[in-house]
Amino acid sequence: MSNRRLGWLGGALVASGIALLVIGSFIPTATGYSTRTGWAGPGTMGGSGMMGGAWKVPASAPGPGESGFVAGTPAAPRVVRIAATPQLRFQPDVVTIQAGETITFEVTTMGPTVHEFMVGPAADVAADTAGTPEVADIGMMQTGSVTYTFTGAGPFAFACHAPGHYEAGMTGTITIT
Ligand SMILES: [Cu+2]
Repeated sequence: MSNRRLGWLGGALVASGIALLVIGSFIPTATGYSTRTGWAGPGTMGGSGMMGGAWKVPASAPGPGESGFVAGTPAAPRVVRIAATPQLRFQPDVVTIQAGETITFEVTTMGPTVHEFMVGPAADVAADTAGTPEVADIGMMQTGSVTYTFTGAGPFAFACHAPGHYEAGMTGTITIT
């Protein structure tokens, strides 16, 4: 066997070692993801949940009127979690805020359909006005977040402007207390 041949063999062995390392590193990553977010439990992708469209939405921080409510500020936004479903809906599709609050929306796409999340003045959200805060291209089981301060009386809204989704009714409203 020539030295050249030995060199090739060595390279192949190193490559397969790297491949194994890569495969190994994916397993704890995937586990860590589902533990951290709490989204990938059996109930989330379970038959009845998917067929019925009853997506399991993880708890948000308490809202106005709920026990433990703390108004969100720019320094410490309140977190609202929303599921974007393959039925082209947001769950929940009504979010109640206190006037002036800063909210971080964490939007997770359930299922294979990629979604966007835009939030702001209702007229801008309806018109898909450039510059309106949004997070785009949220793929399956990915979470995108956008933080928004609700200054003024509104009305405010949120929506998905992936092609055809807004027209199909993928919108939500902000209720101000
Ligand atoms: Cu969408």
